[in-house]
Amino acid sequence: MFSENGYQIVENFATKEDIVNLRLAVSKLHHSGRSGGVRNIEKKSQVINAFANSEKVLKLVASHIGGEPRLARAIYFNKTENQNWMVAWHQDKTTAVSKRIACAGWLNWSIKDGVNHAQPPAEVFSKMLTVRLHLDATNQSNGCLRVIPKSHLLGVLPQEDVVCRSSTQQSHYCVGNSGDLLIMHPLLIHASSKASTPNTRRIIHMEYSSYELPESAEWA
Ligand SMILES: O=C(O)CCC(=O)C(=O)O
Repeated sequence: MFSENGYQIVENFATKEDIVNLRLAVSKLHHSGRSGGVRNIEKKSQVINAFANSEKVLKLVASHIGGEPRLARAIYFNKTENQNWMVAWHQDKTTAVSKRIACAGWLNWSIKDGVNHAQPPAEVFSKMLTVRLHLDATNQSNGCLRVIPKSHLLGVLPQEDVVCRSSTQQSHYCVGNSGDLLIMHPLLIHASSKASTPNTRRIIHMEYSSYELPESAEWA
Protein backbone atom coordinates (compact mmCIF):
# COMPACT_ATOMS: atom_id res chain seq x y z
CA MET A 1 0.00 0.00 0.00
CA PHE A 2 1.12 3.52 -0.79
CA SER A 3 0.75 4.89 2.75
CA GLU A 4 2.95 2.15 4.16
CA ASN A 5 5.48 1.40 1.42
CA GLY A 6 5.63 4.74 -0.40
CA TYR A 7 4.50 3.24 -3.71
CA GLN A 8 1.66 1.23 -5.22
CA ILE A 9 0.63 -0.12 -8.60
CA VAL A 10 -2.90 0.90 -9.60
CA GLU A 11 -3.88 -1.68 -12.19
CA ASN A 12 -5.84 -0.91 -15.36
CA PHE A 13 -6.15 2.78 -14.58
CA ALA A 14 -6.03 4.05 -18.16
CA THR A 15 -8.49 2.82 -20.78
CA LYS A 16 -7.36 1.21 -24.05
CA GLU A 17 -8.45 4.42 -25.79
CA ASP A 18 -6.31 6.54 -23.42
CA ILE A 19 -3.32 4.35 -24.24
CA VAL A 20 -3.83 4.55 -28.01
CA ASN A 21 -4.17 8.36 -27.85
CA LEU A 22 -1.22 8.82 -25.50
CA ARG A 23 1.05 6.52 -27.53
CA LEU A 24 0.26 8.64 -30.58
CA ALA A 25 0.91 11.83 -28.58
CA VAL A 26 4.34 10.69 -27.34
CA SER A 27 5.31 9.58 -30.86
CA LYS A 28 5.00 13.23 -31.92
CA LEU A 29 7.28 14.60 -29.18
CA HIS A 30 10.69 15.76 -30.30
CA HIS A 31 13.24 13.47 -28.72
CA SER A 32 16.79 14.83 -28.69
CA GLY A 33 19.13 12.01 -29.76
CA ARG A 34 21.11 11.90 -26.52
CA SER A 35 18.56 11.78 -23.73
CA GLY A 36 16.07 9.17 -22.58
CA GLY A 37 13.49 11.77 -21.56
CA VAL A 38 11.46 14.71 -22.87
CA ARG A 39 10.60 17.38 -20.31
CA ASN A 40 7.57 19.68 -20.00
CA ILE A 41 5.40 17.39 -22.10
CA GLU A 42 2.21 18.86 -20.64
CA LYS A 43 3.15 22.06 -22.50
CA LYS A 44 4.03 20.23 -25.72
CA SER A 45 0.97 18.01 -26.13
CA GLN A 46 -2.68 18.89 -25.54
CA VAL A 47 -3.56 15.18 -25.29
CA ILE A 48 -1.02 14.62 -22.51
CA ASN A 49 -2.10 17.82 -20.77
CA ALA A 50 -5.75 16.72 -20.85
CA PHE A 51 -4.92 13.29 -19.38
CA ALA A 52 -2.60 14.71 -16.71
CA ASN A 53 -5.28 17.21 -15.64
CA SER A 54 -8.23 14.87 -16.01
CA GLU A 55 -10.68 14.51 -13.15
CA LYS A 56 -9.87 10.84 -12.67
CA VAL A 57 -6.13 11.50 -12.25
CA LEU A 58 -6.59 14.56 -10.00
CA LYS A 59 -9.12 12.66 -7.85
CA LEU A 60 -6.70 9.78 -7.37
CA VAL A 61 -3.89 12.18 -6.45
CA ALA A 62 -6.14 14.10 -4.02
CA SER A 63 -7.10 10.85 -2.33
CA HIS A 64 -3.43 10.44 -1.33
CA ILE A 65 -2.19 13.98 -0.65
CA GLY A 66 -5.41 15.90 -0.01
CA GLY A 67 -6.11 19.51 -1.01
CA GLU A 68 -6.34 20.56 -4.62
CA PRO A 69 -3.43 18.96 -6.43
CA ARG A 70 -1.78 20.74 -9.33
CA LEU A 71 0.48 19.21 -11.94
CA ALA A 72 4.04 20.35 -11.19
CA ARG A 73 5.82 18.69 -14.11
CA ALA A 74 5.53 15.89 -16.61
CA ILE A 75 8.30 13.99 -18.39
CA TYR A 76 8.21 11.29 -21.04
CA PHE A 77 10.72 8.45 -20.61
CA ASN A 78 11.44 5.73 -23.11
CA LYS A 79 14.08 3.01 -23.27
CA THR A 80 14.82 1.44 -26.60
CA GLU A 81 17.64 -0.47 -28.23
CA ASN A 82 19.19 2.83 -29.39
CA GLN A 83 18.54 4.71 -26.15
CA ASN A 84 19.15 2.20 -23.42
CA TRP A 85 20.01 4.11 -20.25
CA MET A 86 20.18 3.69 -16.49
CA VAL A 87 19.70 5.97 -13.50
CA ALA A 88 21.57 5.37 -10.22
CA TRP A 89 19.77 5.17 -6.87
CA HIS A 90 18.33 8.55 -5.91
CA GLN A 91 15.40 10.48 -4.45
CA ASP A 92 13.50 13.01 -6.58
CA LYS A 93 14.39 16.18 -4.71
CA THR A 94 13.81 18.67 -7.50
CA THR A 95 10.57 20.13 -8.71
CA ALA A 96 9.37 22.77 -11.18
CA VAL A 97 7.73 26.10 -10.30
CA SER A 98 6.64 29.14 -12.30
CA LYS A 99 9.15 31.58 -10.80
CA ARG A 100 12.02 31.79 -8.34
CA ILE A 101 10.93 31.80 -4.69
CA ALA A 102 13.13 33.77 -2.28
CA CYS A 103 11.83 32.06 0.93
CA ALA A 104 14.21 30.02 3.08
CA GLY A 105 14.45 26.34 2.25
CA TRP A 106 14.15 26.62 -1.54
CA LEU A 107 17.57 25.46 -2.78
CA ASN A 108 19.63 24.62 -5.84
CA TRP A 109 17.83 26.71 -8.45
CA SER A 110 18.33 25.83 -12.08
CA ILE A 111 16.55 26.20 -15.40
CA LYS A 112 15.69 23.01 -17.27
CA ASP A 113 14.16 23.26 -20.73
CA GLY A 114 13.21 26.89 -19.93
CA VAL A 115 11.46 26.12 -16.61
CA ASN A 116 12.61 27.04 -13.06
CA HIS A 117 13.54 24.02 -10.98
CA ALA A 118 14.57 23.85 -7.30
CA GLN A 119 14.73 21.63 -4.27
CA PRO A 120 11.75 22.58 -2.07
CA PRO A 121 11.73 22.61 1.75
CA ALA A 122 11.19 19.16 3.31
CA GLU A 123 7.55 19.92 4.33
CA VAL A 124 6.54 20.22 0.66
CA PHE A 125 7.26 16.54 -0.06
CA SER A 126 4.41 15.35 2.17
CA LYS A 127 2.08 17.10 -0.28
CA MET A 128 3.64 15.67 -3.42
CA LEU A 129 2.88 12.56 -5.40
CA THR A 130 4.51 11.05 -8.48
CA VAL A 131 2.26 9.22 -10.91
CA ARG A 132 3.79 7.12 -13.69
CA LEU A 133 1.54 5.82 -16.44
CA HIS A 134 2.87 2.73 -18.20
CA LEU A 135 2.25 2.85 -21.94
CA ASP A 136 3.95 -0.56 -22.27
CA ALA A 137 4.31 -3.54 -19.97
CA THR A 138 7.40 -2.97 -17.81
CA ASN A 139 9.52 -5.67 -16.25
CA GLN A 140 13.10 -6.43 -15.35
CA SER A 141 14.12 -7.17 -18.93
CA ASN A 142 13.04 -3.78 -20.31
CA GLY A 143 14.41 -1.78 -17.38
CA CYS A 144 11.45 -1.14 -15.08
CA LEU A 145 11.80 1.13 -12.05
CA ARG A 146 13.28 -0.39 -8.89
CA VAL A 147 12.38 1.03 -5.48
CA ILE A 148 13.32 0.58 -1.84
CA PRO A 149 10.02 0.15 0.05
CA LYS A 150 9.41 2.56 2.95
CA SER A 151 12.57 4.58 2.18
CA HIS A 152 10.49 7.77 1.77
CA LEU A 153 10.03 7.69 5.57
CA LEU A 154 13.71 8.59 5.97
CA GLY A 155 13.10 12.12 4.60
CA VAL A 156 15.57 14.00 2.43
CA LEU A 157 18.89 12.12 2.55
CA PRO A 158 22.42 13.04 1.51
CA GLN A 159 23.40 11.06 -1.60
CA GLU A 160 25.93 8.95 0.35
CA ASP A 161 23.10 7.72 2.62
CA VAL A 162 20.99 6.89 -0.44
CA VAL A 163 23.85 4.79 -1.80
CA CYS A 164 24.36 3.10 1.56
CA ARG A 165 20.64 2.23 1.94
CA SER A 166 20.53 0.86 -1.59
CA SER A 167 23.31 -1.60 -0.80
CA THR A 168 21.82 -2.79 2.48
CA GLN A 169 18.03 -2.75 1.96
CA GLN A 170 15.82 -5.01 -0.11
CA SER A 171 14.57 -3.48 -3.35
CA HIS A 172 11.45 -4.19 -5.38
CA TYR A 173 10.99 -4.23 -9.18
CA CYS A 174 7.88 -2.28 -10.18
CA VAL A 175 6.51 -4.65 -12.79
CA GLY A 176 3.33 -3.46 -14.48
CA ASN A 177 1.14 -3.72 -17.56
CA SER A 178 0.24 -1.16 -20.12
CA GLY A 179 -2.46 1.04 -18.57
CA ASP A 180 -1.24 0.53 -15.00
CA LEU A 181 -0.10 3.47 -12.88
CA LEU A 182 2.76 3.44 -10.45
CA ILE A 183 2.16 6.01 -7.74
CA MET A 184 5.09 6.85 -5.52
CA HIS A 185 6.38 9.33 -2.98
CA PRO A 186 9.11 11.48 -4.59
CA LEU A 187 11.52 10.69 -1.74
CA LEU A 188 11.20 6.93 -2.23
CA ILE A 189 14.71 5.78 -3.17
CA HIS A 190 14.60 4.47 -6.73
CA ALA A 191 16.81 3.50 -9.66
CA SER A 192 16.46 2.22 -13.17
CA SER A 193 18.75 -0.28 -14.88
CA LYS A 194 19.51 -0.58 -18.56
CA ALA A 195 17.17 -2.99 -20.32
CA SER A 196 18.73 -6.43 -20.68
CA THR A 197 16.41 -7.11 -23.62
CA PRO A 198 15.81 -3.64 -25.00
CA ASN A 199 12.28 -3.08 -26.11
CA THR A 200 10.20 0.06 -26.09
CA ARG A 201 9.39 1.08 -22.47
CA ARG A 202 7.26 4.22 -22.62
CA ILE A 203 6.31 6.00 -19.40
CA ILE A 204 4.48 9.26 -18.78
CA HIS A 205 5.90 10.52 -15.50
CA MET A 206 3.78 13.20 -13.75
CA GLU A 207 4.41 14.98 -10.46
CA TYR A 208 1.65 16.68 -8.49
CA SER A 209 1.47 18.86 -5.42
CA SER A 210 -1.29 20.33 -3.28
CA TYR A 211 1.18 22.52 -1.36
CA GLU A 212 0.24 26.22 -1.53
CA LEU A 213 3.30 27.98 -2.91
CA PRO A 214 4.45 31.30 -1.41
CA GLU A 215 5.01 34.61 -3.24
CA SER A 216 2.22 33.92 -5.75
CA ALA A 217 4.37 31.30 -7.47
CA GLU A 218 2.57 28.45 -9.20
CA TRP A 219 3.35 24.83 -9.87
CA ALA A 220 4.90 24.97 -13.31
O1 LIG B 1 11.90 6.03 -15.83
C1 LIG B 1 12.87 5.58 -15.25
O2 LIG B 1 13.21 4.42 -15.38
C2 LIG B 1 13.71 6.40 -14.29
C3 LIG B 1 13.17 7.74 -14.02
C4 LIG B 1 13.71 8.34 -12.77
O3 LIG B 1 14.56 7.82 -12.12
C5 LIG B 1 13.17 9.58 -12.27
O4 LIG B 1 12.26 10.11 -12.87
O5 LIG B 1 13.65 10.07 -11.24
